Amino acid sequence: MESVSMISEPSADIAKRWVQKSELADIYDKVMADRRLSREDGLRLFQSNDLLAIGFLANLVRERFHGEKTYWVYNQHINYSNICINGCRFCAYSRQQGEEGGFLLALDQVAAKVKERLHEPITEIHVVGGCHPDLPFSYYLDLVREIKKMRPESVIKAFTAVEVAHLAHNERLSVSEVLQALKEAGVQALPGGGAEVFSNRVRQLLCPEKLNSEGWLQVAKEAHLIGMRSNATLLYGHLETAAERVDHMLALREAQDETGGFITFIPLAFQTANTGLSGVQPRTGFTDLKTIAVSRLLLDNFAHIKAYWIMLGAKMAQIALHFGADDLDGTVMEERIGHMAGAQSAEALTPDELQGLIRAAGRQPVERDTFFKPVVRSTKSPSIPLYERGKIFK
Ligand code: V47
Ligand code: SF4
Repeated sequence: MESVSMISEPSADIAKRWVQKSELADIYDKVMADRRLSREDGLRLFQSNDLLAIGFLANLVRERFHGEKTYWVYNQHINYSNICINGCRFCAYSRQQGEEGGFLLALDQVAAKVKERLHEPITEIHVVGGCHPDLPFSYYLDLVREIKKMRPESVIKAFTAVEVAHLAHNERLSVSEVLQALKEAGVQALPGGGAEVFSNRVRQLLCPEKLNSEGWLQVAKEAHLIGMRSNATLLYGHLETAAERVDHMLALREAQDETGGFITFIPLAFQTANTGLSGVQPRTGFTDLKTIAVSRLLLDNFAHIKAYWIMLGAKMAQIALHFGADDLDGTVMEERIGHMAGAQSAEALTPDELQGLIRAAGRQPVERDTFFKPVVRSTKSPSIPLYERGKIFK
């Protein structure tokens, strides 16, 4: 009986035969030949409900890049302000100036947040805020210098392309002058936020005031030109179509062909609560896994795909490690953007918890820095404190 003999067959062989007989057989052939997938292929992958076949294909590419290695980073997030002129409809985090709930951290408050964790071996400080109407450039530069002084060994990954363009506009400087000054102050990489979906249709509906897609890509490319690297995101699970997701990925692929400066791609799962989109159909697990898998397949020139556990939840992020993702992001410590929009995940995971998730998925955890260089800890490194346990599977 065929079913009996199949049981003893290695599961990868069974999956391979399954995909070869499926509607995605020609895409399998392309993946095996390491050929670039087309827009049409991306659309067909999103249309297909053969999730395991899609995951199998994405996993082939993921393992070709990284084998079992799965990355995590010991990082700290600092949100310096939520005051923002843009008023994006999907954002529960921002406030207008003067509105209740708005905040702006003074530099000594930022310093206190860094100081609180100086005993921890943090390798990356991730800093983002809103587009504040009148915060002077000196605030941003002093903030970066202060963090650098306190944590000279950590990488500062700060300010999205949207914040950079906003600063340039407010200060009547060019984008490249702003980037150069930030770099001199100590910024080594830009986070990937603000890309949302490049579709003009969606941007008109959700964030018409925000830097447009050409502007976002231009800032990223200019950063790459002066030797700064950056990340790229896609906010999905709201009003966008599958075709708009595919086009977003292809625009990033084209930009990466030009500069090679993107470090990682991060599909950001939309959280609906307290936003102007509370009524939209909540995302499904299928959408999460397909979006990660399709991005792994289309973005053949991106080394890394991040399953950002804050937005996905730890369990879905763990499963994504077999659907194309090779990175979970990090410890984070304090997160506002997703949690103000109802994210159900914890706000921090310990290194033990992150590594436990990775091992339980049958993968090999590797601590990395911002640029995915493995972190080698000497025995003299400060010990990693144990946090309150039991917060992972909330
Ligand atoms: O730009 C806003 C998104 C981004 C919501 O580069 C929302 O390593 C979900 O970009 N639901 C900021 N997402 C976060 C970000 C990020 C996070 C972690 C790592 C990195 C990196 C970058 O969050 C914003 C926006 O696209 N966002 N509102 C929401 N309701
Ligand atoms: Fe402002 Fe960013 Fe929120 Fe848009 S997503 S309102 S730019 S903080």
